[in-house]
Amino acid sequence: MLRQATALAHPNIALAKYWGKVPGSDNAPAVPSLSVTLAGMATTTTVIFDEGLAHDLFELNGASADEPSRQRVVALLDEVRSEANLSLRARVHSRNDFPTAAGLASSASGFAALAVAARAAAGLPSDPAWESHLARRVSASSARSLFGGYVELPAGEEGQQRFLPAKPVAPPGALPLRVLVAVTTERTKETLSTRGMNHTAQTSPYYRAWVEHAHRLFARIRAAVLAGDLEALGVAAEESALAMHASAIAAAPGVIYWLGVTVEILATVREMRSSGLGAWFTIDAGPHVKVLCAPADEARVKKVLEAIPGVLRVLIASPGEGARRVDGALL
Ligand code: 2P0
Repeated sequence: MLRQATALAHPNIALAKYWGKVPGSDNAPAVPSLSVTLAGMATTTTVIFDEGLAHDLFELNGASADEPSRQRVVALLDEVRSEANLSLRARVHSRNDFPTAAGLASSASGFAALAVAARAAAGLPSDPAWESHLARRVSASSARSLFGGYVELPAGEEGQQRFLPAKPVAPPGALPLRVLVAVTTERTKETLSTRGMNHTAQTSPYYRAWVEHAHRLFARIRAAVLAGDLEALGVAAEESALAMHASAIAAAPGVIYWLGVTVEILATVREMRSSGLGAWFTIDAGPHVKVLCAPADEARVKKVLEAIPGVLRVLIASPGEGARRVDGALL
């Protein structure tokens, strides 16, 4: 007996950053975050429950994934099996249509697509909030990719969370936006987010200040999205990214995700603003820079970014839809 389903999800980029977990929790974030889901790039995932399998298999972009990645997939499948009262093991095939080195975490779109595909393959009805909760327990940022447009993930509380999903804040059209990703290196090896944030929490004297400040930044960013105010959003998003990185840089030893070209891009974005071109930056757990601007300024901002020595290429994304089932299967 085979039971299968396929789902698609987009990556998301945090405007209010998540960095740090509630100690002793089931991967609950210590701070609230707010992201925009990005159309134009996607992970497609097929889950096939198969009685012929002795254990779960996970193939990513056509090759067997490493064991730590497979274990995270198994953790999510175990939740779904227990909910559906199913004992079958599964084959999971996942493909990203964007390069791993693009600076967009494929774990966010990957676990969102997996949560939708696995529950559908197990015969469970669609429930985006529950799928978001399940995805969050494996990788917190993936909880936000269940929903389209602007999405928040609240901070958790001490102890095991009964239910902590992300939730939609505003649809994609609420604040017209372009996100330009300035790719700075083909290297993918850097301190993994989970390690980076746990190390920051354990050793950075600025971590407590980050957590306190992140709540205020989140409130400003949420209000800017609801008001459709790109400038207020951009200014606060820059503050969130810099405060997050400041806490990581102050860890012992410091977690430094930036390259020289990263700083060049930050300076150039600020020069664009001084010359009247609306552009704001954000940076995740890597050296690439994501630049926010209005749709009408996309071509001008792209040209300026491409001219910076060390910028390899510039990808463009817009607000998109949440994770969903699709026809067909990856086999
Ligand atoms: C974010 N990041 O809000 C932040 C900003 C990176 C920098 O969420 O440990 O892979 O699996 O819950 O979700 C990346 O962290 O971390 C991330 P885990 P995740 O997008």
